[in-house]
Amino acid sequence: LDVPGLDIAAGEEFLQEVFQVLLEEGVRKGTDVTQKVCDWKEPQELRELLDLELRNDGEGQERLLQRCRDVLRLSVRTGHPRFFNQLFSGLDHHALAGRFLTETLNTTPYTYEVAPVLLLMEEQVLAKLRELVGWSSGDGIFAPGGSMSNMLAMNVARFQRFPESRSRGNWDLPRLGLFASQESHYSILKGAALLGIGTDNVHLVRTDERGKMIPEELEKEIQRVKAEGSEPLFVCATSGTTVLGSFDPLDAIADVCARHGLWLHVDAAWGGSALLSPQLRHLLAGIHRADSVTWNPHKLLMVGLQCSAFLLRDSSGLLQRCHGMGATYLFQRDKFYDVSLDTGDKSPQCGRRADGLKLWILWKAVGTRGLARRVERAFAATRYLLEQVKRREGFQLVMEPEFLNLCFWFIPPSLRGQHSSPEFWDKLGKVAPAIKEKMMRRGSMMVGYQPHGSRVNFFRQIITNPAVTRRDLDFFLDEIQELGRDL
Ligand code: ABU
Repeated sequence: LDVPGLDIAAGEEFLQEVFQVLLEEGVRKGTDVTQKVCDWKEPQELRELLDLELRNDGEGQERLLQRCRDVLRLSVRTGHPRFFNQLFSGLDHHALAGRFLTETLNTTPYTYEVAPVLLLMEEQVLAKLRELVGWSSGDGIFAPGGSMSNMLAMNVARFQRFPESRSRGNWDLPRLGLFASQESHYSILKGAALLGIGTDNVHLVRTDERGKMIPEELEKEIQRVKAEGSEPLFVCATSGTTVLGSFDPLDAIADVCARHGLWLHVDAAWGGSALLSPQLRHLLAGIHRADSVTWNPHKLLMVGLQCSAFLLRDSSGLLQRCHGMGATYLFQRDKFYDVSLDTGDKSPQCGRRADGLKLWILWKAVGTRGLARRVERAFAATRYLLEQVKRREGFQLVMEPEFLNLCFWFIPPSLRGQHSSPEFWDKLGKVAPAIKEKMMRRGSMMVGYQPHGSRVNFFRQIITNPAVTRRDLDFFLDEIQELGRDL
């Protein structure tokens, strides 16, 4: 015990080398369009390549460095300009610096004493996001992903209506009713299960042909559920649905909620960033009337996973009263500083990642205008691709995109001219998975596909990365044409 049990000098030397590997293999190659997006391996081959077994003795630095290189080399390059698979993509260097800082600090923003800088940054970033929603006051907390933010909304809504449910649980509550559109995120169902409300009590409201909740159908569902003896509690409207990218009509939904005294939550995990753009914020008109909002800057703003803000209009301390337990070893009331800064008890978590720092750094680097330009560039790139899809033979739009979700089928030459027979749709449903397999084995790009209601598999193309150029978009369509030519 007389000397440290860690070789600090060797550790620093190792880190120096790791930083080089990170820069070369992770950042440079990870964003280099001439590299593959992925190096597909079958799971067993990958297990063997990685030599996963954990043994009694440790390994030397060289071997460990090689392992770090392998992690980067064999992983999917989500920062690559041809990775279009998810609602997140790209690599922002400033935000990555923020992630390095967060990891290096290794702390949790529950008390000012262990995370003074991070807590103040979180406070500032949340206030700025609320301002964009249209609230001059309010509350909020970062959560580990949009699903958790949505679940916090459900929990806070229940607590606000039934404060005693916190101690007594659900047993003497009426049967509650939750409402969300057919296109809403599955976390609403998950949340109902997790909170003991029950998935049967989530009522999925019909949507129009664009995937938007129909307010009149919401009204009818609420009436129906009331007539059955349940107590409607919570409505989740979606601003940017996962597959179609649809925006629910918030003002009309807010009117219904106001009429029935229901909590209105807006899941703007995907579409929230449109609020930054004067040109696009109309998509969320009425959001200021919500009681709570989920907004994931890790998606469109490229902050890095994860960064999900749960925002609340209430500024009476509802979040604290709902979740706070006042653990006396963390949240002592007799500290020497202003304990209102010890905000961690607002979260159902104890240890929590400081997800505000990377957004704060990014915001400082590019400013609100830079963030807006990023959103508008993604929109412009999607419009360009849309025009190309309309022009090219063999591509068929699922619907005109409202935002960034470009959904389309590719019809190979062998299927052209056979529209609308059941066999046609059956065969078309196999095209996207076949093309996806080929593109992943080739490593040339990645894009997601899914069936949707009665629609057979189609591609959902998402651009969030400002590094994407017209050349990448032309390549994207050429590649689909080539991979699908002989199907
Ligand atoms: N559930 C959030 C988004 C998943 C996706 O990237 O498509």
